[in-house]
Parts: sequence; C-alpha cells; structure tokens
Amino acid sequence: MATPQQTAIQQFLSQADKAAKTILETAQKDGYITVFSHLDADGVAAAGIIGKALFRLDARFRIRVMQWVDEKIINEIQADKPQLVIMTDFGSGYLDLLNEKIPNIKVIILDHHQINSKIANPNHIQVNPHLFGIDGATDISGSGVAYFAAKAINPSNVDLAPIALVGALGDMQDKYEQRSMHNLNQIIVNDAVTAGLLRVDKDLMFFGRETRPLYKMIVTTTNPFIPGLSGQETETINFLEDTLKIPTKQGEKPRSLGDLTPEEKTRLCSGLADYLMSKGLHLAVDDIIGYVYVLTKEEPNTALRDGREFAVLLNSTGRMDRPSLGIAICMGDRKAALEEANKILEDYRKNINKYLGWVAEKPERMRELQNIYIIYGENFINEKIIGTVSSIIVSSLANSEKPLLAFANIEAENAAKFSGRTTEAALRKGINLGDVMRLASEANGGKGGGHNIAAGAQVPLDKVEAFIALVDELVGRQLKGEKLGISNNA
Ligand SMILES: [Mn+2]
Repeated sequence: MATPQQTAIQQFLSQADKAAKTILETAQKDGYITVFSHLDADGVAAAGIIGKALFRLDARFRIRVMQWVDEKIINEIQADKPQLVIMTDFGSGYLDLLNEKIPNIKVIILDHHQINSKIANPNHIQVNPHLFGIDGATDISGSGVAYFAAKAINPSNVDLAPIALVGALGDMQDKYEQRSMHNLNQIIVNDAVTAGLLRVDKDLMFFGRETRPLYKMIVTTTNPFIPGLSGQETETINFLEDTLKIPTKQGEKPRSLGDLTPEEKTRLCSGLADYLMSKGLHLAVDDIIGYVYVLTKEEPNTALRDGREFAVLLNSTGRMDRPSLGIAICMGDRKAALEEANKILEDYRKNINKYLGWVAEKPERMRELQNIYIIYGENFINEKIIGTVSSIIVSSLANSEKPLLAFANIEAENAAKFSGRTTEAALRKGINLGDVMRLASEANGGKGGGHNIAAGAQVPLDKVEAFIALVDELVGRQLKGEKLGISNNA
C-alpha cells in the first residue's frame, strides 16, 4: 500500500509528465516558446533548468525574468503569440488574469506558490505541489517543480538536480531537522547524490564556508553570536591558532572552513562547544551544526561549491538586474559569467549594507505599530532589494510576535511594493501573512499574497497608509486567533 505521501508524489509527477509532453510536442513542431520566471534565486534557478532542457531539445525559446505577472507580460504575450508560454516560480497566483486575458494561449505553470483560483482552463497546465496536498512553502520550490518537468522531458536532465536544490535553499526550504530537506526536495537531493554531483555533510552552519576565510566567518557570525569571538578578529585568530592548533592560513592564502581536514573540523566543533560552555551559553553544539550541500563538481573556494552561497549569488544577479548571468551559470557557463557574477554579488552586498545603515540611522524609518513593524523605504530602498532587507531585519526580531513589513516606491507605476516577513514567534501564534497581504491589498486597489511566513503586495501610492492600517488590524485579529476569510491554500 502506498502511503498518502507516496500517492501525492505520484500524482505530482504525473502532472509534471503532462507538462513535459506539451513542451516536447511544441519543440518537435518547432514552435516558439517564451519562458517567464521570477527574479529571486529560486526563479533564476528555475529559468536555468528549463532553459537548459529547452536548449538540449534544440527548441526555439527566450527567457524573461521579472518580479511578477502583470499586464506588461500579458501584452507581450498577446503581441508575440508564442506557441507556448512557460511560467516558472510564479503564475499560480494569476490564473484568473491568464484566463481572462489569454484563455486561448497554451501556458504551462511550474510553480509552488498558493493557488488563487478554481478555474480550470485546459490550455493552462499547472504543476503545483499544493494541488496534491504537498506543502509548497517547505517541500519543493519553483526550481524543483521545473526540475521534475525537465526530468520528465529527458532523464538525462537529472544533472540539473543540484541547481534545483540551490533554488530550494534560496527559498529557505531547509526547515527540517538540522537544516535538512524533505519530501520532493529530498528526492532532488537523492538524485544529485546518485549522479555524483552532490555531497551532503554535517558541518558548522556558518555562512561562507567556501569563499570566506575561516576566522572571518567566525568573527562575522551573528547567528549564533559568540561572545568574545564575534566581532573580535585578534581573539578569534588566537583561539584558532593557539587554543585549537588550527592554522588560519596556507602559505599566504587564508583557509576557509571547506579547506579544513576532518580532524581539524572535529577539533573546531568540540573546541567551539567547550568555549560556549565556558561562557555559560546554553547553546548545544547541535544548534550550530547542520546539513551542508557541497556541489562536488564545482571548484573549491568558489561560491558555486556550497549550495547556500550559490543561492545568494543567483539572488544577487536577479536583484541587480543581471538575471541572465545567473541563468547562464545555471546552464553551465563558468569563467567570464562567474567572474562577472562575483562582481555583482559584491555590489549587492554593498547596497544591502547601505540600506541597513540607512534604516538604523533614524527611528522614523522603522516604526512600531500596535501589531507590526514597518520600514518606510519609500524612494531610498531599491524595490528589488526590499525583500532581502526585510528578511535580514526580521531575523533580529525573532522573539517579537510582530511581523515586519517594508516598502519601497515604484514611481513609474505609481505604486508601493511591500514585502512582509513573519517572526518565528508570530508564526507560532498562527499568523498567515499571505492571507493578510492579499486581503489588505485587494481592499486597497492592489494585489498581493504569498506564504504564511513571507508575503508581498503592491498597492497604489495614495493607499499606502490605508493599507498599512488594515494590515495592522488584520494581524491583530489573527493574533487573537481569528481566521480571516477563506484561505487560498488549496
Ligand atoms: Mn520560489
């Protein structure tokens, strides 16, 4: 007997098969295919996976990356009349719009976001885990859905499994025990390991294991914050070199965590555990250890070697208006594309630091309301980076029950873009930010939605204050245990 989970997976895979057949038929008839994808790490990875699969089919196609499905995309589709449109990492939130504007165009939607419609148009084939009761917030990402479609097109596309994993890491789906993956994501991990492209290790969870000097990684860690070492360069180097006898350099070159021998790693782990204990910290060593995903065919000491660093690199290309670089890397380009992407990543980090400094500078830039925090990014913060800024700031509010919203203006569209993040504490209280953002934006002439933990919305500029007030009220009602309307979580 199949378990309910196995049955759901089977149904999901046969839906991916259906999408694959349509893609194959279109390519065989030499039809023109337009791919639209979302501009975050997951969306860029999804576009790379589908791009590679189409390239291998010798199909005629082009890829466009954007923030959301809107009238501009629809107008473009109506003008170009491609034989097939593929949407990756978005689309399921726009079924009504597609049905209203382009009911006769073939569209394949490879998405993991909540589904907002009950309309079934046979021209619009949707592959989405929510259709089968699989959690799209944690168990598969947009690039994962694209991967299963690509694998159904041709089993040789399993070599794209590491890219699908990178997308899932970009969407922070490593939410299971010790940052492991689950369900469909675990199948992707297994595929990648079996193909000899991935190694899953248990290791220290500090970010930057391949590209950052070991001592720097410890100096800059804020999660966990290690008193006496975090922020203290000399102390950290002494701790590593003298106490633990771990050289921090090889010749002139600083060593990264990825460069350590297994013995040195064991020494580092137990050394850190002893150190934390001596400081009276209740942090178990298990709290700083988790699964890391090593892309074994990538060069050591590059961002592509570690799944999480790879995701940050892809995200930066999307956010900095260079998604084609990220897509090229996912499709196999290295050398020049990688060099260029590293520069983009550097600029991206500078931008984020600039924004974080700006928010901290004046209290009115981050305001505390009854039930939420709100960052007034207005014309200062780039709307494409607003989500990253709210993710970083919300991580410092972990014990607060108030979700965080941030917004930036998009003057050209006379609108404001909101990005919302829920804290762990708020999540435990039953906050579903996706519902809140959808209801509050629709009541104010905008649109929005997303997951319980992360959501977005766009509203007209003159409705910003009304929208904020309604979000504050709706969150307050959820905190009191009220269910809001009907959830779209199909
Ligand atoms: Mn996604």
